[in-house]
Amino acid sequence: MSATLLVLLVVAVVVAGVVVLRARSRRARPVPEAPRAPLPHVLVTELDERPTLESPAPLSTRLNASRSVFDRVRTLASTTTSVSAEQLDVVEEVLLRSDVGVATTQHVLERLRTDGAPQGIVAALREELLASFVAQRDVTLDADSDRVGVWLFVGVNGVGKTTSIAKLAARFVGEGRHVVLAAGDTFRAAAADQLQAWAERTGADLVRAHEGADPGSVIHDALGRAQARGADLVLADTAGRRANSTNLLDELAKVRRVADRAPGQVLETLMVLDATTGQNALSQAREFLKAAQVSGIILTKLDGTARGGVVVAIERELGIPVKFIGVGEGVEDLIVFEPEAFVDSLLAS
Ligand SMILES: Nc1nc2c(ncn2[C@@H]2O[C@H](COP(=O)(O)OP(=O)(O)OP(=O)(O)O)[C@@H](O)[C@H]2O)c(=O)[nH]1
Ligand SMILES: [Mg+2]
Repeated sequence: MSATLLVLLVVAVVVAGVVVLRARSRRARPVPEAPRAPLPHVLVTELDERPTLESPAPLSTRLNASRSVFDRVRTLASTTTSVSAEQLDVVEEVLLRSDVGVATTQHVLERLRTDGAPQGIVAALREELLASFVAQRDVTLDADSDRVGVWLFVGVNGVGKTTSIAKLAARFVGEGRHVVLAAGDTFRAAAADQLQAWAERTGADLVRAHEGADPGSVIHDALGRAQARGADLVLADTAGRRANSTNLLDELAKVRRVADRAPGQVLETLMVLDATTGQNALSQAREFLKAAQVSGIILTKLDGTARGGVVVAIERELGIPVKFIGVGEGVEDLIVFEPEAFVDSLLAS
């Protein structure tokens, strides 16, 4: 190897060494720390008021599907002494589509034919629909002084019994009442689990038993617990299915007897109906009415149907008041039913 090559090799090694040393010294230089913000003294503060996550939408928005069925009626003449055949056809079609039922539809058409609509078709319709509702729809919350009040919830599976109980529990606990939930649907374990999850979320007490247990004994235990703890109200869930419907209705009658025996006092038996099933809800209701002494109806899922008029059919044909309506899946989505607000949210422009 020549001397020049050797010199070049030595120079290359020295240069490489310098580069590595520089890189190392650059890496080792201390990085100045960013100034830290001082820690707050209080990391968790207690809220004086519960935050409202969402303000409920107006009723007409919740009932949008049902309301849009009435769009065509809203465009009809505002005053007319005699209603034309075409206008009568529109009214008939709209009423039948909204599921107010044949009886109410015929009644309205008859009135429009004979009296006309001097204040307008919408005003005449409003008057007739409001006349279909029963007069009394108060709910009873207070039992006699030595008794424990019970609200029983009945209805076929999937109509919204458990969800409605949860919504009412949230409302009553929010008003300062002490509520006990009774998981009387022992047909499947998941039913009690579902109620338990709601009890935890709403702050209500819960009494449950194993799958297949006697529903009467769950109600009995719930009454004992409510009495021992000075609770205001027991909300009792029931099964929506059995091997056959006769069995189900027999069982309901039995549950009711237990719930109404001292210290229990049944204040309300609420039949839960699913509005999306329209007129079928009425035939279901008739079955239940034979077995249970129903004091009121909870009509659920009105947010998801164009058949909101079924409220009118239920009250006119069954004579039982709709006391609450379900307008969504959220815990705040059960509202006290008020006929005027309901009819106006369908008809008002
Ligand atoms: N959109 C809407 N959904 C609802 C309403 N009420 C109940 N639901 C839904 O309907 C479904 C059935 O409700 P549940 O409360 O479990 O019905 P259930 O009558 O207890 O049913 P079973 O326990 O099977 O007899 C659930 O997915 C609920 O979220 C309502 O007002 N609006
Ligand atoms: Mg249920």
